[in-house]
Amino acid sequence: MTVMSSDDGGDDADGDVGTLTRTKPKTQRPPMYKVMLLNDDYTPMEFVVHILERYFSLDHAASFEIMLIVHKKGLAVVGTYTREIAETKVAQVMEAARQNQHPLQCTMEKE
Ligand code: TYC
Repeated sequence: MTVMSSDDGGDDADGDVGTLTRTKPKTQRPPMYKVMLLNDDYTPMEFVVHILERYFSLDHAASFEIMLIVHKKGLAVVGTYTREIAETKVAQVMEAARQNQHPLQCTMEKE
């Protein structure tokens, strides 16, 4: 080994047993979590729309569309966040549902 210097990762004259040199720097991305709303038979549609507008920064039209997807399909992903943000969104939705005595459920799942 001639081109590598002592601590560049090569197994060379200095006797070290290095790891391969990383040519492409590893970009660090945190794990992401999908936040989902689940359908039920009792939560009013308007309440779900309000939740989507308030906690998921969606405009009224987008909120109404996603609410209808949940209503028809049973669930929908309403956003994707890092773990802490996703946990906060789930807690906010569950607390708002509890305060208003609606059975609305919000869950998260690692992508
Ligand atoms: N299915 C409810 C109804 O008919 C509406 C609803 C939509 C409930 C989405 C929950 O996540 C939900 N009133």
